[in-house]
Amino acid sequence: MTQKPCILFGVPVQEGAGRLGCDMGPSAFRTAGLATELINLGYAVEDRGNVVPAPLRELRHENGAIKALSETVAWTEAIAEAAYRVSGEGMPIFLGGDHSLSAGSMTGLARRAAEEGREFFVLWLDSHPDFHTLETTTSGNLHGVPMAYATGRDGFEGYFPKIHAPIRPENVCMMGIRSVDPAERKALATAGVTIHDMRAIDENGVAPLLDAFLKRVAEADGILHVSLDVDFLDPGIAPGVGTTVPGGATFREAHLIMEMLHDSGLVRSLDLVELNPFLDERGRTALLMVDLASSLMGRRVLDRPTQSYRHTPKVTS
Ligand code: HAR
Ligand code: MN
Ligand code: MN
Ligand code: MN
Repeated sequence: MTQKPCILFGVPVQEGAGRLGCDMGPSAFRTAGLATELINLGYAVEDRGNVVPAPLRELRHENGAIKALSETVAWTEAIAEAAYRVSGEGMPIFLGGDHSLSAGSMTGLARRAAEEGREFFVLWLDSHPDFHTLETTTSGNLHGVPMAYATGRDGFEGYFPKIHAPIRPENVCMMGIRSVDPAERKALATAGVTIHDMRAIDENGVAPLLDAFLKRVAEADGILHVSLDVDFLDPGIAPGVGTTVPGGATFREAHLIMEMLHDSGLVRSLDLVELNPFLDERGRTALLMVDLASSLMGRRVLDRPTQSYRHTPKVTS
């Protein structure tokens, strides 16, 4: 079997978050043994080291709340370039770093998908939609904007890199949402993004919700990017994040999502973001994120996929 390698990129960006510490995320993922887990699953692993931000340009925005605009833009340029270049070579895994990294990973990967004529989908696992524009953010923390940017909402031109292929909002499915700011709520009401908030997960369970989305991806012969924010998880099991929100996904909800994603065969790339090792407890959040990544990459208890919600996508690779 010729299996494509897993390609790890460390992205020690922390300027997008409101507190320091995410710069240690890539080291913690490495220490928690991500590469070894993947090797044990039978993958070749290439750790390409850490992405280096592009040179800083001085940028000013009339929204005075915005923090670290130049730095975030410099990171986005470099990450988008790395994502664009790597896609097709293997399964890129971006080790954050705060969630602003997804501004780069998603746009670089979507650009490549568009060039290849493939429909690009995103599963966004987060307590937050990160759907602010530069105009609407009130905290000024730019980890709150990547989905607005990547879907081509107005107001990023002249600051962030030009987007080659905006992601269609209809191709985005968010799960775990439970902290939405007023301006995000307003924009999401008409954006066309599918949002399964925690209430929807409580009422339905994760399986049918995810299943419906995966069917859409498979029917479009699409490729799927997964963006996993630590704060998707309940803070009781994942304390190592700067923006804990109560009432998050449980251990089994999160693993079931990963197991179904693996069985779908649709996932081509992954972000692991917002891990703040300074806030973690003896590495448990880093270890849990590695555990979830292993499930996504095919670890299972028994030698069979889950019987229900099983997909037979049209695989062309
Ligand atoms: N919406 C809030 C803000 O803009 C919180 C954003 C927090 N984002 C992350 N990633 N932690 O999801 O400040
Ligand atoms: Mn996020
Ligand atoms: Mn979040
Ligand atoms: Mn597992």
